[in-house]
Amino acid sequence: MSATLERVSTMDGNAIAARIDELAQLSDDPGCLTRLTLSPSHKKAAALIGEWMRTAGMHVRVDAAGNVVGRYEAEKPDASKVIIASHIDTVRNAGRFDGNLGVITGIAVVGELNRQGRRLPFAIEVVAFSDEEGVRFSSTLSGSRAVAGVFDAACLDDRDSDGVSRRQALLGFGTDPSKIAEAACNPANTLAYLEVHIEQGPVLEARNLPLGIVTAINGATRGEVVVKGEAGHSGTLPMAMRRDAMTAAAEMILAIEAHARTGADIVATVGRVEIPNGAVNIVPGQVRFSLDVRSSSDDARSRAVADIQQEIARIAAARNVSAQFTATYDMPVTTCDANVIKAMSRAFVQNACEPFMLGSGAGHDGMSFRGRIPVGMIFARCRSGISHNPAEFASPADMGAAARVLFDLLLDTGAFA
Ligand code: HGY
Ligand code: MN
Ligand code: MN
Repeated sequence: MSATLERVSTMDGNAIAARIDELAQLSDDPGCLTRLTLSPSHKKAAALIGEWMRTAGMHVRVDAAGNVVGRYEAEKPDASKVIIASHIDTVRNAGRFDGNLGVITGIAVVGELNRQGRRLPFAIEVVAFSDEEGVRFSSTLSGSRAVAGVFDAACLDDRDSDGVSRRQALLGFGTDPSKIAEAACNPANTLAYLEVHIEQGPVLEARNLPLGIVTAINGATRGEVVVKGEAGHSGTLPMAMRRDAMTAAAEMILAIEAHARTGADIVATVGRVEIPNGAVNIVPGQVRFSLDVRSSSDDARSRAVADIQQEIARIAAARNVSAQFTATYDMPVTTCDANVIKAMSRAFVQNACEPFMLGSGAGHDGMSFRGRIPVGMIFARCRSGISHNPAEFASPADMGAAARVLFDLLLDTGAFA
């Protein structure tokens, strides 16, 4: 049992669970948890997170990308730092653990250091990223990309479904998007990026393990397909004369599923379908649908995206419609740092946890730090692997274990050499 266990009881899972529940009340939808980036509920969540950070002994600021940054100073000034982060924006009708757990656990660990009056050889910055899910705007990871120093200013012109640009939303949130470059960390004095996250998959539960060590984060391609046929009267247009964009899209979507089923290491999803100006009595003239392709192999993913585009073109030609795929996001595999993984394994063993390693099918903010800062992730077991769903659940015991492992990782002097 870790020597620090009894001293870190304030990080017990019930305290973390209580904060998860409190944060989950902040939603833009009264019936479920929906906290899109830069929304009114995100603003309230940022304020609450800032309060918790201050109580944990951190100086708090909100950067130009809308991230809440809590800083816990090192034993000496001008020391390097370790980032502990995750996101507080959610998908629609979300689970309450995705993202939020990592921020709350980071605050809990710093709170325990502060309670013990302990300072480490490095500073700690706990960051609540503003936009990991990429639901409100088409591009994603904008918060962590700003901190990683790889922010793409073009995304400031992304517009949401109400036509509001990211730039306007940031100004409305009270930040100055023209200063986003100032949010970037300096890789020369940033020792590691650490994140605790629910697994969002079934592997740990199947092995009856509370925690896991992430080896890599799968690469992902996101985009949109626009299918154009010809709108017509549903009552008068003979079937043989139709150029129905919806039935063409339906055939394409089933072809995408069939293709992904053939690949051992490919998942492909169409999560959103829209018929602009659709109506019950109109043969759809245009359909837009999203595409999300993931793999642990970048080659397999780019081959799958190319094959899927060919299938879409074949079906479009056969149905005399047009189809255009536009990629809005393309992130390669992010391999976690071997030294951090080794130190994590030591912290797992110290806490009587098997140091089980697994890949992440889900994307995470750590992808933004790829190739710039060593990335390490700890997964917490997720009931039935359910996520992006209100039924998402992690137990207080598992969340407490994650906090203790993270705490011991920070105390491991060899972790961030
Ligand atoms: O899409 C993802 O994998 C993450 O949940 N944003
Ligand atoms: Mn997440
Ligand atoms: Mn998510």
